[in-house]
Amino acid sequence: MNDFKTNINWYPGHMTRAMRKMKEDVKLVDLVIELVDSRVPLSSENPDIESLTRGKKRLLIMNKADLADPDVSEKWAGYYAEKKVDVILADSRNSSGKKEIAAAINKSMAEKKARDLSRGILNRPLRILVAGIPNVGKSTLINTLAKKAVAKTGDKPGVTKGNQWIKISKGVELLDTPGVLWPKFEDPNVGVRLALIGSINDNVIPLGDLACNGLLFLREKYSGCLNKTYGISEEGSPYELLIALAKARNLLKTGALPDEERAAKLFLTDLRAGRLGRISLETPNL
Ligand SMILES: Nc1nc2c(ncn2[C@@H]2O[C@H](COP(=O)(O)OP(=O)(O)O)[C@@H](O)[C@H]2O)c(=O)[nH]1
Ligand SMILES: [Mg+2]
Repeated sequence: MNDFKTNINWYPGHMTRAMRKMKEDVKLVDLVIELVDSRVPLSSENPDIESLTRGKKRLLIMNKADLADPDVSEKWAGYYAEKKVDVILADSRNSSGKKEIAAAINKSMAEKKARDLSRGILNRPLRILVAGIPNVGKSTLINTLAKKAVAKTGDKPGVTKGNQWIKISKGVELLDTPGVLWPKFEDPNVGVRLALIGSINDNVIPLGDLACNGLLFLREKYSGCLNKTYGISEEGSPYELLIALAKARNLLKTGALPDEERAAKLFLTDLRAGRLGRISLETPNL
């Protein structure tokens, strides 16, 4: 995934403001839950959130585990275990991972109660900040934990605007935050991976190039998958694959020419929704 050379502006001004706000909010909380995307756990962990929340108790959630390759996710679990990072695999739309998350919250609650009691403080709620890059499922997780739709969700970045405290049970309050990226990706592949999972606004990305990167990756790592999904041959350049896909799905533009733009959008939508199977875009270097 090396030929994605564009100066895209994925760090709009509202993210600078959101980070500033988070810096204040973090002072109020007992626990930080950071969500990453199981398909790209390392690339989707925001280094700025890590430094902003240093010193706070942290819980990492590998969300959208239902979309990731289970064998690769197992490797990631091993990777984090070795680093002594608390991590839970979850599908925040369903209850998978919910029990472990509730247990971790209860543990924090008990620790906080003991701490507060020793200082003579009674009945102060446990406050949790839920953070992560756009579109990783923060709002969905909060709704699942709260057992009702209290936080707005949507399959695109930027749905959560203001910060809102949400009571999820007696004595536990969560703060949903807008997704934030960071100003510079040291490794351009990080940008490509985040664009592929839909955490960067599609409007600022050359979608044809992005789709070609994804097609190339799938052909290399998940051989046979494109053939199975679209009935196309996996031979040729990534651009040829895109054209083959357009033809296979009868996506044509003026002059009956294959429409690579629509083919790119279709492919990205399918990939993000898991219609090409359970795919991980990143493997740990063990
Ligand atoms: N497959 C799958 N989709 C999820 C999961 N969690 C959230 N989503 C979907 O991802 C999209 C973004 O979710 P949202 O909660 O708005 O993300 P946020 O931007 O981090 O608050 C929505 O379409 C959700 O339905 C999950 O664990 N698995
Ligand atoms: Mg949200």
